[in-house]
Amino acid sequence: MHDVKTDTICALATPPGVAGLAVVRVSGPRAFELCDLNFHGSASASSAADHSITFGWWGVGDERIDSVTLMVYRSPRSYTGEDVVEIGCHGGVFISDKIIDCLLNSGARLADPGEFTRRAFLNRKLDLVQVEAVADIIHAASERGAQTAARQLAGGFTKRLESFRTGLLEVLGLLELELDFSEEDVEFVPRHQLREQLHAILHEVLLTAGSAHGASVLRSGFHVAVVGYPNAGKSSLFNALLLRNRAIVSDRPGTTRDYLAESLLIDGYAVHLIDTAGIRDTDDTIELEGIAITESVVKQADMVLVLNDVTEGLHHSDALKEDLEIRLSSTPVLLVQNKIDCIDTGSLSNGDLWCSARTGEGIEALRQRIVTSIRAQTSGVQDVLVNDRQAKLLRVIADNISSVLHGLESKASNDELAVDLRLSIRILGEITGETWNPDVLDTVFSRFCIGK
Ligand SMILES: Nc1nc2c(ncn2[C@@H]2O[C@H](COP(=O)(O)OP(=O)(O)OP(=O)(O)O)[C@@H](O)[C@H]2O)c(=O)[nH]1
Ligand SMILES: [Mg+2]
Repeated sequence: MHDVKTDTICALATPPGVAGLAVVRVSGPRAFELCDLNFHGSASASSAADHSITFGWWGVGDERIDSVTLMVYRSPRSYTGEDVVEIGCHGGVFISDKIIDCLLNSGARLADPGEFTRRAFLNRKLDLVQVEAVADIIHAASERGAQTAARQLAGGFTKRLESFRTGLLEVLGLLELELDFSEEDVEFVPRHQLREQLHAILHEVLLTAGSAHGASVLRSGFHVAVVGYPNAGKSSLFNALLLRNRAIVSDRPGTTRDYLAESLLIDGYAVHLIDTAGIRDTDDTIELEGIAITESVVKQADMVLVLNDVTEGLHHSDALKEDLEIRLSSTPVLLVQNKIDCIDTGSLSNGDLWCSARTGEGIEALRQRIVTSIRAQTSGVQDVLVNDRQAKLLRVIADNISSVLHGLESKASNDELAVDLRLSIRILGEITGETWNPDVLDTVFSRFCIGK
């Protein structure tokens, strides 16, 4: 196990490869001393002012490796809370590798994935939901995802959790105060007031937990599955939305056997589009396999487009759509009339979604319809990207508050009520990382890369 307190760690903080700039980050008690060994400039890392940038060169003996800038952050005013130096050098793999080699030879060690942020957490520079926001910013698949994670990093979520905690502590305080006077059978606060206060917190906790789905859409993208009977034009639509010929299109029913997934950005949202095998009765085992996969893909989609071939009749796919709607109760299933270049558009009803995957007509409207659905599914997301870990804990808290509410109803003793409330407060601490265990930290940091 690495020693968290005494090691000085270093790593490339920027993506490896060809780039204008690269940044090597060094953190720990010997950060300045190790840089002093190889940096030559108007000031050394040890003598440079806090939060300053010094230009100079990095070298081994007389050999100059690169001209660099040193950014110096003195503990505790740094990302990790330790002494930190960020060495800006030219991009490309060789220079930064050489600088890191120098640091390793002088006694630093290569940072583990996420170790800089782990130190920031252990030194209380960030709480756990802020740490998770850092991972979300790095991985954000959409502009709004990144913006929301940035607000979370700035403390938006932390503040909200703090307000839950304050509210629960208030109720707990009142119940405990009454306990002190229990002999005298006093009720300081009318029960209805406690109930209202708890209901208000419960409502907010449930809203926050309920935004986890929308958050996952912003974090990792929106999955749209295109399904339908063979030859409906699913692969053609897939290509039309992607603006390139990715899937094979042919007039032979059963062309797509597996499924294909590609990502695109629509209005700043990451959309994962999935083309599936046509659904029909068949004895062909490969095709059957494809159809089984289609069913599992559809279950994981955030939106399903049932593509209907109008040349087979406008209602040809109605039964399929209805069947999917029943099976996927909470996922929007939309019927899209395709091949409208083959019919008189006068026969379409108002409100029908239609397109021609061949001519491109109606495709833009379909894109906008996808965006509408994304907006609807992410509207509950405000300043936090709630993840599964947090949502699970928030639901436990909600259950606890509900049982306190029941307890109030059934005139449970203040003692019993206080036990549930204290549990909720403790779980809030687990969300922010006030109480943590190494397993939780390991899971959280498993999403990090080296250098973060
Ligand atoms: N006229 C017309 N033909 C289309 C349109 N979209 C697709 N087609 C044709 O319909 C046939 C089937 O298209 P595909 O995109 O392969 O259909 P699919 O639904 O992926 O078919 P499977 O993968 O076999 O299930 C091809 O000959 C396409 O050129 C359209 O909008 N108008
Ligand atoms: Mg196909």
